[in-house]
Amino acid sequence: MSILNEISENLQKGKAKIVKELVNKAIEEGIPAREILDNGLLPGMDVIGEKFKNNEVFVPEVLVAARAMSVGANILKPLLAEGESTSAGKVCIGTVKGDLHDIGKNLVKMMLEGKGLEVVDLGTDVSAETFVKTAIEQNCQIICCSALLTTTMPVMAEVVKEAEKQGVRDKVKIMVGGAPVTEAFCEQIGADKYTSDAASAADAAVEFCKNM
Ligand code: B1M
Repeated sequence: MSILNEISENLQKGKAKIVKELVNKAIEEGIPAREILDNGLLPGMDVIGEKFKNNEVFVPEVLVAARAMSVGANILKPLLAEGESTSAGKVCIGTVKGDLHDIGKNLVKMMLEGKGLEVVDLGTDVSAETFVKTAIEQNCQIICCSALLTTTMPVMAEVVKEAEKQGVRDKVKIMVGGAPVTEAFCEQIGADKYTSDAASAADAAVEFCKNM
């Protein structure tokens, strides 16, 4: 098995320590950072994302795989920043104001990073103003809002309105998700995209970035 396949396999098993060793070994062998990312780490995360979508693996497996992914990606980060690679796009993400649930949001973040997107994580309890201000100041193409409480979903509508108020609605896509959020709600508030799971959110974000 090639070292890149080994990285992918061990990432899927969540073996962060082995992934770290293999990524370092691949660098020593002269494999370019972008290749290690594209043909080692990302395919591993893609497999996990698909399995998660199909209920073949669950939150704990995704979390350990994602941890292995970030260990590997962190080693590559400085090398990728040297001009070997450019980010596929930039996203800011947070759980909306009044809402402290962050497990789903963190999964979405990990999947976005797994797809090579740069992510500004605003954490939880994030106001509409903060989402939009961050998107403007940090040149994010996409704002990702997560909500787990029916009482906090209306903040997503505030994000759309705030983007209009600040005159950036045509420059930034707004994606929404979280257990109580639906396609119909997304349409009702004028957001751009609802996805039911983290892997689909990452796929949709990549598509948006390609077309912006
Ligand atoms: Co809370 N809680 N909770 N809770 N909690 C729920 C959400 C609830 C449904 C439980 C219940 O009553 N059955 C209920 C909400 C009811 C409602 O609004 N209708 C509830 C409540 C009421 C509360 C409190 C008010 C309880 C209280 O204090 N009386 C309180 C609120 C605190 C606050 O936020 N202000 C509260 C607190 C907590 C804990 C702190 C204990 C803990 C959160 C810990 C944490 O997040 N760090 C917690 C938990 C764990 C849950 C449950 C059990 C699990 C949520 C979770 O993490 N699921 C939840 C019940 C349940 O959902 N079964 C519940 C796993 C996670 C991976 O799924 O976040 O849905 P999820 O993310 C998915 C998708 O939705 C999607 O991708 C993820 C993976 O595929 N997704 C996106 C998420 N964001 C997305 C964004 C996207 C796209 C997809 O695009 C941008």
